[in-house]
Amino acid sequence: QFNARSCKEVKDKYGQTENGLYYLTTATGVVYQTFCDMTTAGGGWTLVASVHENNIYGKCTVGDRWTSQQGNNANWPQGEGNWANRKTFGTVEAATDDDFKNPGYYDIEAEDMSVWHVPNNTPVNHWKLAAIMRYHTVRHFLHLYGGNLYQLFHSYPVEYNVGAHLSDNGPSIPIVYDLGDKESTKNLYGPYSGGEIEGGFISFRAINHERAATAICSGVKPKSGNVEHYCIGGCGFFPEANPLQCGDFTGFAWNGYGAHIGFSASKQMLESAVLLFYR
Ligand code: KO2
Ligand code: CA
Ligand code: CA
Repeated sequence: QFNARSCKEVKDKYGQTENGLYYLTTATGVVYQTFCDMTTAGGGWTLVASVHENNIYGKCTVGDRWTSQQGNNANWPQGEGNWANRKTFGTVEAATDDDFKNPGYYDIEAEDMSVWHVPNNTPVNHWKLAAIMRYHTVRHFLHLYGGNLYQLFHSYPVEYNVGAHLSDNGPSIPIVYDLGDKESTKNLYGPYSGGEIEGGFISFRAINHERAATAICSGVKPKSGNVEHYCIGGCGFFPEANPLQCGDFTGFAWNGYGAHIGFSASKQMLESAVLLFYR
């Protein structure tokens, strides 16, 4: 085994070039296993989390670790709070079968992010080929936000009623596509969503018309406030149509399951986990 804190270190210090599972060690000595993407754009990408929707009809019930597993509740404005705490859950091999969060999420000091949307229940060795969208950032934006999402979401809390749509949103960062493009990104979301997003970005802490905060808008930048149809994860309370917009994939099935009409995302999008990497 290697004494490395990130996949970048495994690659740079130990010359490993194979995609697959590696052990990493945190600053405090916690050892954990995760997936390293050693090939995309120079490699060295550490998988730190996945956002998985186990039941879009659940509405902030069991499995909604990136929002609330205890209902849609204005008295619990941050919900689970997992975007900004040190709780970990899941296992690397089940990162497309359930939510995943490892210590790298808060331990690694990174510069960029890479994101893969991988169909649910895909085995690790097929993730890259099976993905429906892959992209990464290049401008070292995490330097400005503390080096990882744990720090970024401390600056931009994922909390109900922290601010107003658009004016109080967190950053939108340009992306480079490894699979897909701006148009194919838009097509993964519903046609009405298409009217209020711009492809080619990853956005953080987007707020909706009713002051509910979501965590990540993958592949897009919101231009309006119905972010609950194209942004994932979020706070513990979504006022509109209570509780229909609460859950890890928020209101992705607003106009029917995988219907791809109105504000409903495509079935492909609804049934793919969102894998988050740092480098
Ligand atoms: C709809 O019919 C509706 O949904 C809107 C939501 C979408 O997030 O805010 C409004 O509630 C609107 O009143 C209406 O209910 O409009 C543009 C069409 C969608 O689903
Ligand atoms: Ca989940
Ligand atoms: Ca709305």
